[in-house]
Amino acid sequence: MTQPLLQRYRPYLDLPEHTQLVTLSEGNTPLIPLPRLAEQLGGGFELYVKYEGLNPTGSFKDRGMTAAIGEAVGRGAKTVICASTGNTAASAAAYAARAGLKAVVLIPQGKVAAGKLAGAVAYGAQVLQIQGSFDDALHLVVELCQRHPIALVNSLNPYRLEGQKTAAFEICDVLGAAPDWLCLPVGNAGNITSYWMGFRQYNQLQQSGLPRILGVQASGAAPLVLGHPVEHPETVATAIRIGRPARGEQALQAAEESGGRIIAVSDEQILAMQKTLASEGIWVEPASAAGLAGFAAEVEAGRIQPRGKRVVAICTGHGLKDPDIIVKSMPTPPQIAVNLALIEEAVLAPTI
Ligand code: AN7
Repeated sequence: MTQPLLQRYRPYLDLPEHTQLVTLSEGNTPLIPLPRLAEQLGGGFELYVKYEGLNPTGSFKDRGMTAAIGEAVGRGAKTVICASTGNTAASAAAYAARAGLKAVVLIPQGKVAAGKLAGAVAYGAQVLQIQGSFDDALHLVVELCQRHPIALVNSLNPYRLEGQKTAAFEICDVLGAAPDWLCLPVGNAGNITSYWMGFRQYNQLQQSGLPRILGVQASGAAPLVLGHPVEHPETVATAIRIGRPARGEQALQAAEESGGRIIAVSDEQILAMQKTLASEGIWVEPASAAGLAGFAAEVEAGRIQPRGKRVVAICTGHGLKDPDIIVKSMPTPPQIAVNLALIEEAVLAPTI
């Protein structure tokens, strides 16, 4: 069995003594090379996807949740709560179940992908749909936690960030150094903040170098690009449908300090990259394709010259979490009788 993340990286994580080990074997996700896509973008550089969809509940949130829930149970909490666009909810529900805690999740009504909602229910969380946005839900859970002894496990909780730093450590350990560019989607901005904390810390300890960070928002939910909150965020990438990122300032600082930036891409660009990744055998949910979509757009516009560089794109969640978009857009597969001749005809017919 591989060592749990929190044990492996414990000396580098600022967690209280009372933190317990609550693990589902999160982390240790692969870096998958994408030579064909690199070639399409001009070639001469190394491109990898870090496939965070392979975490136990299908997203990167598990890295932070093992820490936040372990801390909460260690200090005697009985209930944890979060607002979520879906993945945090499923992850909080799973780790709370593992630790024997009650989980409550607030989600924006009708805006959470089927696989995430089903996950939260399956793991036994109390699910409340809010007739508002993620930002409204986050506001409510913060208020609630000020009134009651309930542990908040959104990324406002500092232990979430500590756990999520481990992804940066893993990349440095596998590549032997930090990449030149790190690209990732940005929603509530906890993850970009964690990566920058992790890379800086490893660089101080091991001179592993620092990446430039390209944070990517959806153009209908791009407060950090616009420079002001978005009241009614809208995007096909529901995971990052967030108009008031809790860690927005830190995200901007991370991008700037690293020599990178935060940009926005359209829903069309996101879905096109989701398709491209699937054509490489990697099915991710729409939000997860945003980082790489942004990188491709920057390369195509000549704003990033990748030649000779090493680039890592973070794919934050699995495609199975959000099958709706694929199911809705696909033609219904033809129904055929149990008849060899008919099947033969269909199989041998030329495809487009
Ligand atoms: C697949 O689950 O905010 O910038 O409530 O699910 O750290 O918020 C999800 C965010 C990227 C953005 N990719 O990360 C939630 C939630 C996926 C995500 C993000 C999310 P942050």
